Amino acid sequence: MNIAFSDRFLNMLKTARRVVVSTGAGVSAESGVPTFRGADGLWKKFRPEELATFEAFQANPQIVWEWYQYRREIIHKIKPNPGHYAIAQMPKFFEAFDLVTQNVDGLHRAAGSEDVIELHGNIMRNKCVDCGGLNDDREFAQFPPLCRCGGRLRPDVVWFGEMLPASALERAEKVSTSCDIFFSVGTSGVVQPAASLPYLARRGGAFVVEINPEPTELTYITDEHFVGRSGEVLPAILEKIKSVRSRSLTAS
Ligand code: BJW
Ligand code: ZN
Repeated sequence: MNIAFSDRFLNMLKTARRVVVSTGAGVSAESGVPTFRGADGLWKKFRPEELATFEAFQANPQIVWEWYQYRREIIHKIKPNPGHYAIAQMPKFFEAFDLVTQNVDGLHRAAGSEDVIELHGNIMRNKCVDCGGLNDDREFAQFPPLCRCGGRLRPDVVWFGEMLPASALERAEKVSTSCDIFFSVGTSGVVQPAASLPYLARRGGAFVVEINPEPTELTYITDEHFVGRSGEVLPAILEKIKSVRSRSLTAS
């Protein structure tokens, strides 16, 4: 992909010590995972309050489980795309690199990212609503499934109205506040508290970059908006990182 890189951006790439990449559903769109909002988004066909709240799960665990099993089937068949692979290569070029994701699909890890801050959990894991026990069973003796303790199992994801995993959120806020470049990739930036991370980064003095084919809530505070698909833009940025970082290493 032919992208025009501004001098300001190239200079940031060359000098940055701490980098944060924060991703949303758009980074997995080119792998075939549906996004939530927008024309073909999941929330066009399904009502979030009927599927992605604990109240919905209590009222109708069967329907909520069927929806998650349907999405697990999709995710089980697909693979990371060049955007995930480009991100997985980035840590070695910077003093500190942190990857934060709202995605529950596990594709960053599948692409080779070892340390992923998962803000909204992981769809492939189950959690007991009574004892909190975790497991990654995919076949169940009964459906909707029960834990060994007799409590109901649910997908280990964060629904509306629920707190995010405290340690993941704390870490995400800390690294965002202290980074030099913050990349917001493939998120509409409307779901809190993840949507606040780029604002924390900005307040901490970071250069904020957005990669998204569409403008979002965040666009007006960004220093650079790459209008395009992350599967094309991220590999191009990785190539730039390789060239400017190896040159600065040789020069020092
Ligand atoms: C591409 C592309 C390509 C396409 N390349 N890009 C008012 C103020 C503050 C907070 C609230 C408020 N009212 C309510 C709240 C709280 C609520 C919230 O934020 N609601 C807003 C919607 C208003 N938040 C919560 O409840 C959170 N918890 C919380 O706040 O706890 C504290 C608290 C508790 C109780 C009361 C008050 C406070 C929890 C949020 C949990 C979100 N859960 C979901 C479901 C996860 C499980 C599952 O997968 O089923 O998480 S919702 C869904 O949205 C999912 C996503 O992670 C999340 C974000 O979506 P994302 O990633 O941005 O996707 P899209 O589809 O929106 O955007 C995709 C983008 O990609 C688009 O921009 C495309 O253009 C782009 N794109 N192709 C690059 N190829
Ligand atoms: Zn249990």
